[in-house]
Amino acid sequence: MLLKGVQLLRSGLAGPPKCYNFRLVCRALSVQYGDAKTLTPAVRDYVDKCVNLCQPERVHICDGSPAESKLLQGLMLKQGTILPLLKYENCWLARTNPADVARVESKTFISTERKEQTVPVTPNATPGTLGNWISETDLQAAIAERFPGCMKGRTMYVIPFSMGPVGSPLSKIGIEITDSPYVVESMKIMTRAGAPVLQVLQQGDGQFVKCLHSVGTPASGVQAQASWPCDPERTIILHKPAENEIVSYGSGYGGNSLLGKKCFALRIGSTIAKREGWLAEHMLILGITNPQGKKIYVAAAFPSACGKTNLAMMTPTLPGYKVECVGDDIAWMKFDAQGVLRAINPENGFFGVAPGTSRATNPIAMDTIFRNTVFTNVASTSDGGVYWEGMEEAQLANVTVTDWLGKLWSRESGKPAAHPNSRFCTPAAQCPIIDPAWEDSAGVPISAILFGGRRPAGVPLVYEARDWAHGVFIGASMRSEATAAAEHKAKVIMHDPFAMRPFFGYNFGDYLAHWLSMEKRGQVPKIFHVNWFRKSDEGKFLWPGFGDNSRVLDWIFRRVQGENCFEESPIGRLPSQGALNVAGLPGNVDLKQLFELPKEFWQQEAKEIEQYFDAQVGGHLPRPVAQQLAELKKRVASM
Ligand code: OXD
Ligand code: MN
Repeated sequence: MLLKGVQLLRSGLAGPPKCYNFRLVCRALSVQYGDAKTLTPAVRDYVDKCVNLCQPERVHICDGSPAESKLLQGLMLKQGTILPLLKYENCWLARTNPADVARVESKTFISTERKEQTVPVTPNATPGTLGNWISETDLQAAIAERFPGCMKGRTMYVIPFSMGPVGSPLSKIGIEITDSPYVVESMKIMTRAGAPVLQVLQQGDGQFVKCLHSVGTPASGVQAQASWPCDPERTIILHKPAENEIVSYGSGYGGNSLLGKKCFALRIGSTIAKREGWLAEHMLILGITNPQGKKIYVAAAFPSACGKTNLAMMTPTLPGYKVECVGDDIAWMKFDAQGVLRAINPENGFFGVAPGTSRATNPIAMDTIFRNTVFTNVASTSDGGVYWEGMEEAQLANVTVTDWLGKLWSRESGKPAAHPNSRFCTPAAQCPIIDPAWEDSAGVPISAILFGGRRPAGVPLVYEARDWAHGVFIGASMRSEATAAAEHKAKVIMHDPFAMRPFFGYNFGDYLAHWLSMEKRGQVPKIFHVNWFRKSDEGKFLWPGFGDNSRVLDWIFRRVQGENCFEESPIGRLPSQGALNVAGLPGNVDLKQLFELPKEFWQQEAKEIEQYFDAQVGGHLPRPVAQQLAELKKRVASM
């Protein structure tokens, strides 16, 4: 138990704990909301330990009800954490502390007994980029430096939540303890949270992932009354897979604090998936129906802010096609008894990047987000609306704009109105094209997996892996321009294998071996690589993207059905001449440039991949993946 050592440390640091036993805690602390009797003994024990460590003034056990939301919204309004957006129904704007705007990968750690259980240990990696390991001793010290008394004078919220439909055999339960009402309200959108989850815990095996979060601002501190309490200098996010446990301190935003998302569904999730023989991936899931009425499901992994939400909610331009959305960020995939790979979206909402979202780029998202939504770090308009870069200008007629920092904004300032990582947090059920099977507890059958990224040069619009091992190699070799979702500077082409680089819960070499082993477990889907972002020499996008990506999905669909519409190339299978349906595409799309494979580019690409594997994965690289690289180099040499 991750917190055990801390209690011992704490008693040395800060005197005896206020109370030790949860029943005593209840008496002394007042459970101001909810009923402690609804908690299982194991949950009570966990809450007890957290109370003992963080010393809150009161405990609130979340039931997930609308009445509870009203209560918390009232509290947040009073503190200035949220403002109502009167133009819409039940929508709110939060502005974070400007130092707390994105995931902090450099402060995110995984603790295992041995370092190589978390990250590849190689002689050349300086520094490693596939995650951060922390020893048990350092983890305990980090907790002991931050958590004792961190909730003094404040309310501790206990959020029971389910990743996946409540009670589904593919779902998993978590308990998030937090001192942030913003986190509670966001978790109620992003997960299935509240009393029904406690009932499942009572009736089921009682297992849950422990998620402790604090913004780190006890009532006596200077930050306590801040509209966005946080402790950015001391932010740290810790995972202990062996104990199914997460501890996060200092940040109140996004993946740092909504612990069901990246911390649980991906980092801890991928370690559970490895143990249990399935996959927890950074992937959207969509259903696509062709003009003949046949439907398949596709999962797609793109790095953060590369258009996953846009693809998941696409409005196809190709006549007769229909896309429906199962999820926009995370897929849990497992073979069923018949050997079919089935996926669920473990989330219940969309935490989408706002800038760039508009009627033109994603009308479905625009029809989803203006009810029951928490917006964070977008700009607001004087008529009670929101605004961000890329949104229709009509929004701005006759209004003044306040930027994400709360200052009056004008375009002439040259500054962005919304933060590039500003978000909408909105219920998935509101999406007009939510798939009818999105909550099917059996999951949806996956026929194809797409990998992709922002590649301005050299990488064609689409190509297909020759087989499963080649597909795993393509996933391992993924690269993309960096985005604003984390603390990186944009425009650098970064390696982001499987779009999981910030989210691996264990050694990437072992992850690759796990992926390779899936072939023995069931019928594996076809794998493709897509790139909507190739540019001409003049710097213009060569492909219109958005709804026209349905043309690429059409080719993928036909390949899944076994149509012989491909030709071999040194990097994989390309659409054969005339196989990509471009009928009715506006303007001239230069297919020659879109599919060109410059030899020097691919020689360089293979070299970069080799250097990356050598430096970052070293001896942990499975032989079949090394073999794929050797074969690619050979094929490229004879181009
Ligand atoms: C996200 C991310 O928030 O990938 O989904 O950063
Ligand atoms: Mn994501």
